[in-house]
Amino acid sequence: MLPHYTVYLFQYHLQKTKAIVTPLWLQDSVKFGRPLPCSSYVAIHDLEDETLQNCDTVQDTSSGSSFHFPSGAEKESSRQTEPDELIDATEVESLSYNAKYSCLRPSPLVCPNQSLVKEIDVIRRGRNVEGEERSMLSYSRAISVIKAYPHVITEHNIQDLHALPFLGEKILSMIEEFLRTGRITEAQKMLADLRFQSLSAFITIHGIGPHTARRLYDLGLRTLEELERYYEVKPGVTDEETMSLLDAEASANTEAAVEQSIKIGLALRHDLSQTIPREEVEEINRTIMRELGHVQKGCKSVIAGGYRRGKPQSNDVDIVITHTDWNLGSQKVKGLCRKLVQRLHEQGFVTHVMHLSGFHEHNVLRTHHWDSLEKALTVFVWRHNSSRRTVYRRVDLIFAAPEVFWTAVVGWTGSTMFERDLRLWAKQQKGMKFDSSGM
Ligand code: DCP
Ligand code: MG
Repeated sequence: MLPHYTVYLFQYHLQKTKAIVTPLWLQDSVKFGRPLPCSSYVAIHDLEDETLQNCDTVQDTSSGSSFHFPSGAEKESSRQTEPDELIDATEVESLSYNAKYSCLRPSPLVCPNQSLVKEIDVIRRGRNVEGEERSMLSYSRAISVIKAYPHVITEHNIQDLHALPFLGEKILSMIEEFLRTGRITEAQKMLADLRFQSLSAFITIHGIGPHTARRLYDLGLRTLEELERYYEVKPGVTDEETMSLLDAEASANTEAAVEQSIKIGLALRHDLSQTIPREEVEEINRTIMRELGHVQKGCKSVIAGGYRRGKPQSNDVDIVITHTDWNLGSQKVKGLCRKLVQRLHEQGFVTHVMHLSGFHEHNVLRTHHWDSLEKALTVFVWRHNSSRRTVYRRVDLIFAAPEVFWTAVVGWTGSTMFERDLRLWAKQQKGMKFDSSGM
């Protein structure tokens, strides 16, 4: 321990050389895109003179700081970004495309080798529908590494790939074939395979995973129209009373509930298979937050999932919600999921709840990672501004106490490989356990 007088000298030095301001200074400075004058933010009244004197120093040196104040234009382009989310440039620099963990690799939305990635992804999807999980994981890892590689792969630099993690001989020879012919034979065979086509179509239905898809195939079913007849579903018509899930949370994971979920997914498949543009995702979030305001004031949300990763189109909307009151927020979000879904149903926005969960339930559907957060996987319906038609959208609502809000946001942002490696990295390198519901 430092001797007492050393600590005192250190504090004295700090007081005389730094401006000591409240955290609000930081928040507001970020909002305005520049370090603000300190006069309204003096933290210690006795040190007001020193703080005001030293405030100039803050303004002079901030440009060299690693902290990034967004410009006006940047702020405009990222209206969903909050101060808490600002990226530390030194952390970005520490990312590297040949890192072992995908959460330490920069990963662009569209990479320089996108057509190669698409071809390998066919094989990955083939392993997925057949339940060959280890092999699927190998292809997922390989794809993730290639996505992060910053150069177009050619015969001149293919040797460099040997130094990258998770690219074994088999994948490397597939890449060579792709460079020579523009195709990978195994992927082309897969695409032409009727079983692959049926299973791939089946798993697009919410509630049908690879296992169920294979079971349905074994019953002789081949097309989605045949599934409709098997489940006695008419397109666009859903008689299923799934809102009763609100009263019977415990039954949410029974076989009957899973079957209901499949029926809804099938009946609404024409809408639910449409992707959702970013503007509509934002509009849905605003609508839901407006309704939430009637149930509980002071909540805030972040749109996670593919939207937060910058995808121009999403398959569903993932909204993570918390309360802004740091001290009482945890109590205020408790039970809120059910209340909000009830309200949305009454207002005609939610027609079905595929899944509603509280704490530590077993995830039979395995549609989402296992965390202890309150969540509802819903079917949202509305007539949005641009199309004059009523459309059904899948919307996931996730509730988190303030202290685990950011782990929830990170855990629900994805990608799946990022999440997997984040958990692995936390465990192997940091001795921590990461989960959407906390660290
Ligand atoms: N997630 C996960 N593990 C899973 C499923 C999901 O870690 N088995 C996390 C990462 C996902 C996020 O939750 O990115 C949201 O899941 P989605 O299924 O909604 O996937 P995305 O939002 O990434 O893509 P999209 O909705 O456009 O298909
Ligand atoms: Mg999503």
